[in-house]
Amino acid sequence: MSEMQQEIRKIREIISQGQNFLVMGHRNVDGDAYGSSMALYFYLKNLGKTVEIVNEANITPLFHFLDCHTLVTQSIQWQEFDAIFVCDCGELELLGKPREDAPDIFKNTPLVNIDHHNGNKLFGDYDLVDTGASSTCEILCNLLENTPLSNSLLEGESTGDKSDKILPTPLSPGGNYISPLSFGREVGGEGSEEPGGWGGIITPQIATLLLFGIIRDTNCFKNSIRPRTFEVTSELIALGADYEKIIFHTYKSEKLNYLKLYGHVLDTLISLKWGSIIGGYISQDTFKQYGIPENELGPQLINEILSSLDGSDFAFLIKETEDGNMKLSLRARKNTFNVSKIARHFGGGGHIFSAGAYTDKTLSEILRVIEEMDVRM
Ligand SMILES: [Mn+2]
Repeated sequence: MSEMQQEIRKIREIISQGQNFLVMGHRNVDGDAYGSSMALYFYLKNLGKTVEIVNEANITPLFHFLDCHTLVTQSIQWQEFDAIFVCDCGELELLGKPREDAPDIFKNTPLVNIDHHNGNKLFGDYDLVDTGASSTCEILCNLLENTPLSNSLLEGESTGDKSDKILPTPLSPGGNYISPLSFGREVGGEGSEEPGGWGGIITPQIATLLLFGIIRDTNCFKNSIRPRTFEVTSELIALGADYEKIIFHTYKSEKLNYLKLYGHVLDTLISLKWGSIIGGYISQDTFKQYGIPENELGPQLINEILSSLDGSDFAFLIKETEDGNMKLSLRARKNTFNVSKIARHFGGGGHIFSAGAYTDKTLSEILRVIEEMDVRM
């Protein structure tokens, strides 16, 4: 059994045996952190667990169409948990204030670290980290699938090898699709009230959340994909993930003032190193001029426009936040620049070709670092 499978087994045991859980994603939550933590939240709730989901700030309105943001609180309410699940987070510091306010809870509770970021600090007591995965949501599909494992846990066989049991494959809610991956739908059937067992159900809502994270982190399957990404995507859609809703709210509902703001950024393009690095800056004044709150500007501007320019391998977007700090997004074409080094310089993180940071440094200081730091691969 691979190390990853062993870790999955241990985490499933923790879920089976525990009752109270805390689920968190990184601050400035993105689609993958949100989709994965929310999906895990519902999965655990459906198992009859008590679950708290916490994130440092309000959830961006861009994610409100998923209709569950009101479940997220901004500080930890309870004192004791059987485990803490940290989703899509390379290091614990990125959990922000809720963790800083509750150091004892983090010291005394088993931590489950589920992530795909390069350079993950492996801070968990259990580390389910796969840097080859497209997203944390993709990894979660490995943890949550094959839930009929719980059959044997329910029968009291909590030890021994269960991996080679032949288990029935589930049927999707709307059709005759037979799942090749055994996502958990089968134990007791849908709506079963197995007391305290594993028996997880991937509802259409959970499937939608997982697919949302995959689509956001891959920019609709343009980056970081592998065969497994499409396997789980196929499975999620068969399980009722609302693909059209995700695509509509992510790519087909752009407002006119946003398009005008994009025009402004293109008009005032910043070009460094003779155009090999290009980017944009949006001040608070500009955000106000276009009637757009900073945290409602999605990734389209940098993903679709700035990083698609011919002749440039490295694109950046710097946004002034309401508190006067800077949010930095960096993108590079494959095998050109390692932009995560710049993000880390400013206390952020991410992937080699897609990274971000939140910093109190000035615009000119950020531009100086982007221009001078040698991150060419
Ligand atoms: Mn991610």
